[in-house]
Amino acid sequence: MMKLIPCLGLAVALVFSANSYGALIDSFEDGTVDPWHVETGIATLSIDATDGSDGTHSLLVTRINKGGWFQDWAWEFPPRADIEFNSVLLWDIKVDPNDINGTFVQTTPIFNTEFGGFLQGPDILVTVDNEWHTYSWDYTLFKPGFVGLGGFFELNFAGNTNNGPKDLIYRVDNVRLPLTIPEPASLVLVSVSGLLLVSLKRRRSCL
Ligand SMILES: [Ca+2]
Repeated sequence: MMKLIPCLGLAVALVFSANSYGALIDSFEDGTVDPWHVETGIATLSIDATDGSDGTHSLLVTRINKGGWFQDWAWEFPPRADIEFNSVLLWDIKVDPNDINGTFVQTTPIFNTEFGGFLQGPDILVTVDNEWHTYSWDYTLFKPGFVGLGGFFELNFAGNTNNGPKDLIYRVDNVRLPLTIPEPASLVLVSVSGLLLVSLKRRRSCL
């Protein structure tokens, strides 16, 4: 009987290790812009089916004859209790030097709610070299999961290039928003892995 206690402890540890795992991810591999939409009408959104950092598809953001700081693309959904309060938002961007006529490009992440507030991340300089690069924001939300705020919760991104009439075309892929609850597929994977480990542990030390 005493030998079972370490095995139960291992199982509990595996369950807890799953609790800070998972993310809302969009890698655009379904070939649609959805759930993203144009935020300010300055840009148009489409899918590039030939160029992705994760898979083969990415979101193509196109601004023609528009310079300056604008919110380009956004993902709107009801407030969720499972969005990590303090974590890291990640996204990939690729800019071909031939696709801009300004001298710099910036990306800025924003959390926005209909009634509960607006939290803006830093303006991050984008590398313009026709390669994929990952950008990140270490954020702390003003209310965990935005639950109770009502209305919508929105993750949106602003792009920036020189003021005045400028063209800016860039690709986005692999947007990752951390969740506290594992995705079903991850949960199954962790559970199966956990059962296998527990089974092995029992074979080695519990029987
Ligand atoms: Ca992709």
